[in-house]
Parts: sequence; structure tokens; C-alpha cells
Amino acid sequence: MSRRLTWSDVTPKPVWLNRRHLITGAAALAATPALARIEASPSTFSTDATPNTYEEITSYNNFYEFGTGKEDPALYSGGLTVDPWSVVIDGLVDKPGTYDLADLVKDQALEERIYRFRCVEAWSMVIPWIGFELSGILNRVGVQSGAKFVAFETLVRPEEMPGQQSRFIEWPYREGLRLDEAMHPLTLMATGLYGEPMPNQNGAPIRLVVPWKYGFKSIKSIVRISLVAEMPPTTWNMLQPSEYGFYANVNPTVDHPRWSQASERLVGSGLFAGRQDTLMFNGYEAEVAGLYAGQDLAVDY
Ligand SMILES: Nc1nc2c(c(=O)[nH]1)N[C@H]1C(S)=C(S)[C@@H](COP(=O)(O)O)O[C@H]1N2
Ligand SMILES: [Mo]
Repeated sequence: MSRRLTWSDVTPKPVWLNRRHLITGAAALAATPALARIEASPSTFSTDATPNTYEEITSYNNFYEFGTGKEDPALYSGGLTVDPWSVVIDGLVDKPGTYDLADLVKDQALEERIYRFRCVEAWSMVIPWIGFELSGILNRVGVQSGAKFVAFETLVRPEEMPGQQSRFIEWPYREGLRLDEAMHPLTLMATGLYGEPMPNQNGAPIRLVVPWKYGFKSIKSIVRISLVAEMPPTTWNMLQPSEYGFYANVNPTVDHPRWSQASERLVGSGLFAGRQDTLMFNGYEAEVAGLYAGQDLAVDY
């Protein structure tokens, strides 16, 4: 299916949840918020694996700003103010500035992308994101020739993020990509899932999704995007460099020092839940292996 869907094609969530694909219907028009409005869907990049349920995706999370337990983000993120929201874009760009989220998103084509998602802790899910390609905003702000990496930061707001009262992470949570990784069409800025605005526990109102990398690269609740010349510091690498590299590509042949990465537990109670083999680049090898030609992935882990 490659038909372009329009505003009036978006269906209400109860219908959506019961169907694999969106169906035509104007009923949702009034209720559909702009950040989850789908203009083109489904994507050729989507997996046909069965998505986890909304309940699973929103109740088993890693978001240390709200605590280290898997249930903590759902329990403690309700008070996060996500509107208004702005994102600073700075560094080696032609049009640096503080962009209001609505302004940042307005020219981007939102798509549904059903992606496999693999945490470094060896669990996985399948998630139907709503988002747009990061390259869209990078092209809009104009990346200068000296830029080689993109650095991202999460909001710091301890009054609303109780996990930030603990200092074992040096806040803000930081992540980064090489510029070619950031420009890759699989690399998504997600503003929703299951046709709804992003739940707070999943990184509202805007988060990164890089499906061929371990989940910790997919930084949530982004407030700053910087184009830089050098490889930027990243949170898990800063904490434990021997265990978490900058690249963090999903790789079943390179084990974590404390556990195997050869297989993973698919979270949930669905038909296929349970243990499965981990795929090279999380199943996106055909799309992304070329980015790493000539690199030793056991060294650049
Ligand atoms: N700001 C921030 N982003 C984050 C994290 C975090 O603790 N803080 N955890 C990461 C990890 S380890 C994973 S596995 C994913 C989890 O995303 P999900 O809860 O939407 O499945 O978010 C990533 N992004
Ligand atoms: Mo993770």
C-alpha cells in the first residue's frame, strides 16, 4: 500500500486498535491532535511484525527521569508539562534558534512507522510510532559542512521529573548520532504512537527513534539538538564506557560484558511473545549496513 492518506483518512483509536491498517473515515477529524495526525501511511519502512499493545508499550518503560523501575515512568510522568514546548537547534547550522514545537513539526509529513525496538537489556517490542524523518528538520535548519555529529538533550525539570532528584546520571540525559545516521530515512522524530500524541512515559512530546540501535539511543522529551564537529558525550557511555558504546548498533555477535545479546525477550502476552533470536542491526541490516562499511563493529560497539 502506498496510497497517500489525508487528514480525513485518520480513524479514531478504538477502530485503529482493531485494524492493522488505517481505514477511511472522517469521524476522527475533530478529535485528532496535530502532533499525531497522519498524512502518509503506512510506510515501506514498517515491519509487518505484530505490534505490542498500547498497554504494553505504555506501562513497561525506561525513562530514568521518572525513576529506574519499569513501572515508574507510567506512574510518575503524569505531571510533566509538554505544552508549551520548544526545541533549541544550535551549533553548526544556518538557522539556529529556539523553535516552538508546532512550528518545527508543521512542514513535516507525519507517517506511521511500525518499528522493532530492542533494548540493550535484551527485551524487545514492536511499536507503531507516528513521526517524521529527522532529516526533514536538519535540512530545514541547514547543516553546515563542518558538522559531523548531532547531539541531543532531554529536558531538565526536577520539579516534574522526580528521578532527576537522584544524581547517578549527570542530567540532562544526552545522546548523539553521526550525521549520516541522523540523515538516514529510518531515523525518526516521533510525536506519537498508535495514532495518538506521545504518552509522557514514552517521551512526550517529541523523542528520537533509531530502530537499528539499542533503545538507549532513542532519547526522549528532547529540548536541544546541536550540530557539532566532534563525537558528543552520551549518557550511558559516560556512565559505563566499557558496556555502552557510542554506536550501540544492535548486534547479536557482540555480547554485553554481563550478558548475551544473541537473543531477546519479546515483551507481552501476544502469540509471539517470548524468546527470539536477535537480528543484526535489529532486522534493518539491508537498510543500514552500508553506513558502517570498513568499521569493526566489535571495536565501534
Ligand atoms: N531521556 C531519556 N531517554 C531515554 C531513556 C531515559 O532514561 N531517559 N531510556 C532509554 C532506554 S534505555 C530505552 S530502552 C528507551 C525506552 O523507550 P520506551 O519506554 O518508549 O519503550 O528509551 C530510551 N530513552
Ligand atoms: Mo534500554
